[in-house]
Amino acid sequence: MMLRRAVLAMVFLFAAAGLAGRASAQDDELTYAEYRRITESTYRLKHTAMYEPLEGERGMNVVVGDRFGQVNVYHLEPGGGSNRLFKSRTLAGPVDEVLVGDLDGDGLDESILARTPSQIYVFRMTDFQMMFESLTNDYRQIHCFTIANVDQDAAAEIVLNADQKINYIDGVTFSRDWTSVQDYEATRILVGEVDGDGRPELVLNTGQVLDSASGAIKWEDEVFGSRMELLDFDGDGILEVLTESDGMALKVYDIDYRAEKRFQ
Ligand SMILES: [Ca+2]
Ligand SMILES: [Ca+2]
Ligand SMILES: [Ca+2]
Ligand SMILES: [Ca+2]
Repeated sequence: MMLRRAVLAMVFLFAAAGLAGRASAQDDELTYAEYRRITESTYRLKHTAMYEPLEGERGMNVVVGDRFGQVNVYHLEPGGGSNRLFKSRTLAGPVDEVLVGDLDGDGLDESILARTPSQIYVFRMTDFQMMFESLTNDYRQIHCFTIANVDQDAAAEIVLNADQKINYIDGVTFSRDWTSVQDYEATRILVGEVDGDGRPELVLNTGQVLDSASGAIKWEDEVFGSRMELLDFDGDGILEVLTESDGMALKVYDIDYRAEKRFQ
């Protein structure tokens, strides 16, 4: 998910560079400055997420999960205007994180996900209908979640760390497909191919790197930071783990070498 945002930003950068080279940029595209202004917060805050308007309107839709238990969707216009498209009913507690993603696996984002301390919710982007709500007694404490395809079916799964277990919840049926045996309690979880074996790993900011199919721990020598990204910036086709915490320098790990990456 985070990677997709980073890639989107880069794609936009190249697109904007291409537009700038033409005599007149197309009016229906955001300029790079407009794009940056509207979307910058959504790269850094986990209570906000962003997606392009489905009908091709100019601007961006921004999802904001607030501490009063509501999920809000605003359409932000390039010139600075905004209007609220959606305000959810009051959910079970403050919203801890929102995500947008492609749960059905067709390559297009269609879902807005939110989590409160004990429940997860899925809203459909087209009409904001609530497609899924976990039951009040499913989880006592949700630690973190993400969206990734971690099994054989085409649909993505909601990868959820709750009550010290990692759960895979099918993105279409919303049935729970898998629960880890081991206990984990991370505040961030990402999924990506970080070691070159052809299968995605789960990367927890507490430092564990797990095989997504078996749940086996592949590496746990380091504690990662409070914020993480997966990005292949050395271009070898394998994602690096970038991690930071306030007051700490950036650390980059090559999980395939089981080592911190040195820039030399
Ligand atoms: Ca989709
Ligand atoms: Ca799947
Ligand atoms: Ca792998
Ligand atoms: Ca790499």
